[in-house]
Amino acid sequence: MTHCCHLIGAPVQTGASQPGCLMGPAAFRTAGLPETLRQLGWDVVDRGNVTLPETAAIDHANGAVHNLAEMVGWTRVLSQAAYDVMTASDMPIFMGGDHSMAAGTVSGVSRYAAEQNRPLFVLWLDAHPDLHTLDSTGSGNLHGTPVAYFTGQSGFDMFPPLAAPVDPGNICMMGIRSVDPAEHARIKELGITVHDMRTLDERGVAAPLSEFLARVAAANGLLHVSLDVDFLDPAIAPAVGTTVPGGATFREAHLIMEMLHDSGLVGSLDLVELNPFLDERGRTALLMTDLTASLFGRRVLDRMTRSFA
Ligand code: 6HN
Ligand code: MN
Ligand code: MN
Ligand code: MN
Repeated sequence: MTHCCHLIGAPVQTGASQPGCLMGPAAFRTAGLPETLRQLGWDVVDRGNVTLPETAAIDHANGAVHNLAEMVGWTRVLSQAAYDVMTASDMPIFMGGDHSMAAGTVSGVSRYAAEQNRPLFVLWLDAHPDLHTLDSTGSGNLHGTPVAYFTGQSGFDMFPPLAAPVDPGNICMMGIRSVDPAEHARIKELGITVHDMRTLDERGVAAPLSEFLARVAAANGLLHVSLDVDFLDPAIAPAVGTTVPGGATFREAHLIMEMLHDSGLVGSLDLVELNPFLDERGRTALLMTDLTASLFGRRVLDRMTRSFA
């Protein structure tokens, strides 16, 4: 049976520190994401881009916070779009867009999972935990806040109410290497599993990921993957506004995607923080597309066969 993948563009850039992520969905299409998945045997339906309705500014006591109304609006429309597409698609891809969009995608997917009576698990591949509340963010860049929203932390009253907050115990973060003090405290308090770069240096990616996937499988869970470009080392993925040295290598990232494919547990994927304005001849967009191909079943041996054909 052919499997079906829906693509949804989320041209969100109001959560980032600089413009450009608006062009992310177009860059994924230009990099050939739809054709790449079709070549792997998937039926691909591109639903186009979600649009933001009119918003009226919302003030916040934390004066650093900006573009709050935009994030609230995007969360509303993306949560509904994510919920809708989950009922139609085997594995939808949300093409961002900065990471503030995950407030919408993850909350919509978690509503769907709850209706299926399956616990939602989240694999967060990022240099950052994105765990600020509106009160604790120092930069006011709201792409630093989605995990606090979708786990149901306080202070998000102006946002859509969560149908099903994500259990922090079901979140696994990998690649983390830039954590603000308030986020550090919250990681401990909430009991989120964090495999920072030091852990990946020492243990590799396979053992920590296998442990997490075994937990997802044992719980009959549904797994959402949120892949931030800055998870990758800036030397191979320059097109992101928040580069942090010492990120995942090409093979570490591909191995994660290959293992995720083999697990059969992934139900949805965010591709976030691609800023094509900062790219070098499309290399980051192409790498993110290749990583997605590994998650959707491309194998090293297929690549060898093709290059020798
Ligand atoms: N991202 N912790 C920093 C801040 O501004 O709050 C960085 C956030 C990065 C956001 O990676 O999606
Ligand atoms: Mn992020
Ligand atoms: Mn990041
Ligand atoms: Mn910060």
